[in-house]
Amino acid sequence: KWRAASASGGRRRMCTRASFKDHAANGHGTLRGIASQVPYLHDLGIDIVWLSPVYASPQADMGYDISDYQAIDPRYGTLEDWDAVRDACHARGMKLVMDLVVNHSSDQHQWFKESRRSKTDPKRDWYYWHPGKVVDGVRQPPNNWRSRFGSGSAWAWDEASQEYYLHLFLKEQPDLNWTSPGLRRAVYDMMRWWLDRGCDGFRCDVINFIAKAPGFPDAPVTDPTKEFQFAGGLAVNRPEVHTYLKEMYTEVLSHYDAVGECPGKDSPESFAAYSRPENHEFQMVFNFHHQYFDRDGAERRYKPDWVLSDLKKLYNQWHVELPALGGWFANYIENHDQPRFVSRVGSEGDLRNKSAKLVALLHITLTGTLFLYQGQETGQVNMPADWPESEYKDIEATQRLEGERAYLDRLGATPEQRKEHMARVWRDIRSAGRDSPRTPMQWDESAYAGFSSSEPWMRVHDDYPQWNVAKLRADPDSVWSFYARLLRLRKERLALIYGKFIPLDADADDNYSYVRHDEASGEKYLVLLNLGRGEQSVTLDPASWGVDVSSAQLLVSNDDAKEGEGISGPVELAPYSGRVYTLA
Ligand code: TEU
Repeated sequence: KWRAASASGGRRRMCTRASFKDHAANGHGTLRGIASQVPYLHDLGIDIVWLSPVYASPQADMGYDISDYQAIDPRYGTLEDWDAVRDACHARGMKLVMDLVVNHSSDQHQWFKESRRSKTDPKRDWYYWHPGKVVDGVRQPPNNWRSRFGSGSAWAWDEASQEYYLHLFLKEQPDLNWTSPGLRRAVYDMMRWWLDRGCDGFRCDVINFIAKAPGFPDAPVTDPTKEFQFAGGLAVNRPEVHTYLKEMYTEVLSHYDAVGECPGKDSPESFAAYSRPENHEFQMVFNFHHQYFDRDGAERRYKPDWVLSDLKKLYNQWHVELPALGGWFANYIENHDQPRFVSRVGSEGDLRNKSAKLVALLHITLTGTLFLYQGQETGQVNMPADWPESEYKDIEATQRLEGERAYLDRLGATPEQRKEHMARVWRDIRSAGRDSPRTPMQWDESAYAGFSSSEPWMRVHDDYPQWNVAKLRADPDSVWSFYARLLRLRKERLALIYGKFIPLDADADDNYSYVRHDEASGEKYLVLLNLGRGEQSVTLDPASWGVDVSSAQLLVSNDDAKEGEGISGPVELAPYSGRVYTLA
């Protein structure tokens, strides 16, 4: 049953509210703006809208710091405006999914204000408080855990109540204490309130962080150059998370759509547990493993010398093993936290349209429920390299810059050392940072790309006169038209959603070849992608690949191959060419 549900939701769409569409001329995306573009999303072939946090928030982390879960931030509009988005979706048979951020709240939330009032406040245990420890007469945080933003401690001292509180993210984002039954009840009540208002489900932010190791033991030292260490398994994917999620399912979610966001590296077995239907937790999970193919260890360290087999290894493992274990993917390649995929694997230059279509072919032929991120359909690329530092708004980037400069000061670095070090930092931020995906949506070639009639909160990409919805939609050969076609196709060809993922040429560094096979219906597709800049000749060797291509017929491609065309001999693929064939 859940599979049927995810099939009907076979594609999704996210609006980073702030950057989607402004109707109020305030330079910020609004809910009314989104409502006005729901017909556009419907035309593209979207079934479900996922709204990033639009709740009342001091915006320390783009709304992932919520100060009132039952109010809309005035910059986005009102609750009635939210109703308008809901109605626009429901009128077209679409669904509306909200972001649920309950690993932490804002430090401005009433709950936290009460909790920090005194050690005996009834809400004291809704957050994690600790007296810390004293070493050589000096007060220190309870352990060596590091915050996910910056490189400081995950504990902040509260002068008023004389204890530390835990924050795995910013200090403005104190962690909620899920061991407290009162807190859990309040969260479930809030969720029910939204569902009763017509919300169709939730994307649950860093939900695999909600349980922490009792006693808060020190984390193993994985980075000896740092004073504080990532808590890893002491705060991520703990067994207690599953206990809470099963309770959440029984209390609230059993009749709704829910997808868990689960960062961190772990085994496929560990991730499958979240989405196995019989476990009664989520329908699907976002995992992050494939995002590491061009990263050097840490999430935002860019690895310029990555090779395609790095990406293939990750996809080949996860798209085979997770479904085989009964789990289900939330299949995404871009989102508000990840750079543009065309900039990562494709071309920002003359082959941009073609490589953006290749990215589309890759994305729609992977397993799971498809999540498209705004701007993917216009082949958006990362921010231009020559934009000044003032265009970077994300707290993760600004904190990193501040931290690295402080480090160089402490070191007494020479000007040359500084230059070299900061060049590396900038390479990370430009290639792997969170600002690029947050530039405003490019609707047309009018001022500010038709996103707003006044200056936007974030600069519009310089390429908008060529790369905008109006222009691309009118062009049958554009990446936009290709996405619209592929989304329709995926809905008709269920093997592309449910079929087994069978990798063919694991080691090749330019080509990616695989089969999608639905054993129940016998439907089978062969996917051949040239992710390189050179010509490729792919020899389909039935002996080593076990695939009989004698019946192959071209279904769709981003090059000039003809529909229905067969395979006889090696397949010649021009740079960034991709093809999908039906096999009998
Ligand atoms: O992100 C979770 C997450 O782990 C990271 O990908 C995040 O982008 C950050 O780099 C941590 O190093 C979710 C949200 O999607 C993100 O926007 C929020 O900032 C974060 O949780 C905290 O709520």
